[in-house]
Formats: sequence, structure tokens, C-alpha cells
Amino acid sequence: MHCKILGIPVQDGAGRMGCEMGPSALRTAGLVAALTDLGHEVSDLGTVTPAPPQPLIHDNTALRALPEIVAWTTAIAEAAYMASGEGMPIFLGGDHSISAGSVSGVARRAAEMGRPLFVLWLDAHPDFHTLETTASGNLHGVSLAYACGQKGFEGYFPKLAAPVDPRHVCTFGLRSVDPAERQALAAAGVTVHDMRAIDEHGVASLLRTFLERVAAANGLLHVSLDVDFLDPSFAPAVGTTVPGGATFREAHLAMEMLHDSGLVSSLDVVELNPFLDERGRTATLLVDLTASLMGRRIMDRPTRSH
Ligand code: 5AB
Ligand code: MN
Ligand code: MN
Ligand code: MN
Repeated sequence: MHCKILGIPVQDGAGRMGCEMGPSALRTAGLVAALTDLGHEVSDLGTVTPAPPQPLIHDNTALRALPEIVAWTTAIAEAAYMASGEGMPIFLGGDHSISAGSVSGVARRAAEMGRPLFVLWLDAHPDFHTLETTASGNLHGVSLAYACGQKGFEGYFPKLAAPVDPRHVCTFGLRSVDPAERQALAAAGVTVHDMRAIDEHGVASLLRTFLERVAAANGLLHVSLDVDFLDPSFAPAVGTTVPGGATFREAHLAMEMLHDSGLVSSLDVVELNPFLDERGRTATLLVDLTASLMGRRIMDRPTRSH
């Protein structure tokens, strides 16, 4: 596989500074070598740069850095579109606002290829706020709603070439959902596997069912990995810690199953805040999870190809 790495050092979408160091920390933790060791060809395409922000006024006075995130989204969507279609783009955040661009860019490519795009959102949060409903105003909490074509982004964020069908989205690991998000997820038909469901049924059975749907539809699959999917005891380097997250092995199992499915076509690794890390352990865990997704395994197993 040809892995195409893009550094996207956005931090204005999060409530605290530090995510701009994410791409550097992931590179320092050995991402390129981990992928090369697995036999992949790796191209580091460098750092995405945004256009200059244009002034924007919105009624929701809580919104923070709207012009900056809109400018980033435009640039990221174009870079994601250009990097997709062949090989495996890996988008290194940066806070989770980068996925407004990465998902919309790969969705445009998938539509051109005539393939439905599915999204697996591994996160403590659904990031399903609109510009109206967000109370914190932090735009890392709206990216999935935007990519799914939810209302209220028109005139602010770039027009979507191909909105993701919310019924093709699976949120996994949720344990912090705001009331407006709860309603919007249900109305849009997003699949929600919260931590309660994972406790009750396990990662394997829930994920297998979703992957079977993707395969049956001949879909492409974008995986968006927010650090806070993991329990903070394993992954402390994140601004939005929520207890009760995925364990070390639950996260690896998800990655191993994703690899074996042969369905994943692009990946975000987001929300790493190296300023909050403990001697690089979160960055190292994220590199190891990416390696599991790209084929590192304990023992040999068959892999499907689609
Ligand atoms: B993350 C919250 N829903 O809107 C909000 O980390 C949290 O990308 C958003 O998942 C968390 O501020 C965004 C309370
Ligand atoms: Mn998130
Ligand atoms: Mn989150
Ligand atoms: Mn469908």
C-alpha cells in the first residue's frame, strides 16, 4: 500500500492550544518507520497550509475562530481530494475540525469513483453540532455534522461536493453527547455505538456488523480516530478527556479488524495534544494503532481484498 501522510497542524478548533504540535509528535514517535517496516511505500506530503481567513459574522457569538477554520477546511478538502483515489491518505491532526476538510475531500473523490463513502468515527463525542447548536463554540465539535450536510453551514463553510449519507456513518465509543447532538444523530439516522453498547456486545460484534454493511455496498471507508476514543489512562495527551473509554486492547482489536476487512481507504489521527503527553506515550500508542490498522499483527491471519 502507498501511504500518503499529510500534516495538518490546526489547533484553533479546540478549546486549548497544543494540537498544532500533533503532526510533529506523530512523526517523532516513528510513524514513517512503522509503516515502512510493514512493507508499505510511504510519501510524506508535508504540511497543509490554509488560505488567509476572510471575515465572517454569525449570530452564535460563542463561535470561536470561524474564519480560520473555514480557511483551513477549504485547503484541507482540496488536499484530501488530491491525495485520495489511489493509496491510503493519512491525515495527521491537528484538532478534529480537520475532518470537516478530510472527510468532505475524500467524499468528493468517492462520489467521482461511483463508490459510497462510509465513515467510522472513533470518538468519545459525536462532533455533530451545527454552527447554531454548539454552546462551547469550539469547531472541533461540528466536523461530522458538516461533512454529513447538516443544515446551517451554508454561506460559511465551503459548499459540499458530495455530502456523506449519515446512514453510512457509525460513531463508536461515545460517552459525552450533548442534547442537540442526541436529537440530530437520531433524526439523521447515524449509527451510534456508545460505550454502553461496547461494554454489552463488545467491539468485535458491533464492528463486524458495520464492516459487513460497507462490504455489501462496495463502499470506501474513512476512519476518523480521535485520541479521546481511548480511555485517558492509556492516552492522556488530549484536551477533552472523558473517563470510561476504549481500552488498549479494544482499540487495537478495532484496528486489527479494520485491517483484515481490507475496506479502509483513508484515516484521520486527530486531537493529539503533545503538550499534555507523558514522555510521548500517547503519540507512541497512536503510531502503534496506525500500524495495527496497516497490518501489524500478533500472528499471521488472512486478509480480505475488495
Ligand atoms: B472532539 C462538546 N460537545 O461541543 C463541545 O474532541 C465537546 O473533537 C466537543 O470530539 C469535543 O464542545 C470535540 C462538549
Ligand atoms: Mn472528535
Ligand atoms: Mn472527542
Ligand atoms: Mn446505503
